[in-house]
Amino acid sequence: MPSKKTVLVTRRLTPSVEARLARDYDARLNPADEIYAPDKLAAAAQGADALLVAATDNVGPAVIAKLPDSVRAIATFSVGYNHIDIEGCKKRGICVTYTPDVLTDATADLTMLLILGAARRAGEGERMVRNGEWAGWAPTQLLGTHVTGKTLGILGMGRIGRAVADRARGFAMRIHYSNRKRLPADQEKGAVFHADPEAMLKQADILSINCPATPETTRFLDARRIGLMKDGAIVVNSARGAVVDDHALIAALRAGKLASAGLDVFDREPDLEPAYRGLANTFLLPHLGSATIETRDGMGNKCVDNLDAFFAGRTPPDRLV
Ligand code: 8YV
Repeated sequence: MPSKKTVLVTRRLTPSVEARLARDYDARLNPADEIYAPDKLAAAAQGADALLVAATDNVGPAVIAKLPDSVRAIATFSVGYNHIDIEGCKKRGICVTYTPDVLTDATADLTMLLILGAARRAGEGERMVRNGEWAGWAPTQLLGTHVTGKTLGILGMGRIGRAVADRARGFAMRIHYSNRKRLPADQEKGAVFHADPEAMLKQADILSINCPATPETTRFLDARRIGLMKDGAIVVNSARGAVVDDHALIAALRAGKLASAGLDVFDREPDLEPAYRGLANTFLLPHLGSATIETRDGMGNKCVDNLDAFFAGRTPPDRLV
């Protein structure tokens, strides 16, 4: 029997995934779930054959440069990979895998929660009830925005964007989207394509951000582009905080240019821009997009499937490099 490969697992994972890792690998688990600072991560990786990381880890150029040569693979427990220096991994011949598909439905469901929560003022209502401030029903109390029949603009029509569109069709919403490439008709399903995302912004009653954070999308939603949007529009983000210019979004929410925002992701999480907390018209969640037991099991199992394939000499199914 060949000896077990050593995997540094940077975050605490679901019990079934940790049991599988402990059975099949020499797994360095993290029961306390303390996040490794970048310099600690490289040191903790000494002697490891692989890393199983999450989007909360900084696996940037400085960390990749310091990794020991023993590390041959990095499996990230996420579909996003902007926390990893992919080019640096390529240069060092380190295989990187991610977890597409298994979190599509959970993240799309959560996006609908953001849309409904922001449009129907669910956060304000919940706080009112919880704080004992609800004096009773009133015809004009907490009037929100109707979503049925409205135009949803989706920025980034990948797996998650398309799953959001499928759900929004159930709410009789009209779908417009902007994406690097126009989708084939069977995926587009009648959605209106905008090669120019700014043209889409002008149409949207609700904007859903579903694109990855890349140099091109960073701070995409800035003051000028918010200015192109309809008065009273709603913005939701279940992708990455970096796509939004927080100061511009906060100013637009304060001024009433935008009716509300539903946000599950933030720049520099969990240190979100404090002004968001003070605004009544924000519906804020702590990065819950993929947080269901089924999905987190699925993500963990995908990471292990990919490592199994890599160490068996096969191409991992979800290989990025
Ligand atoms: C995760 C995510 O919860 O997969 C992603 O890219 O943003 C979320 O689904 C988290 O990032 C796990 O690492």
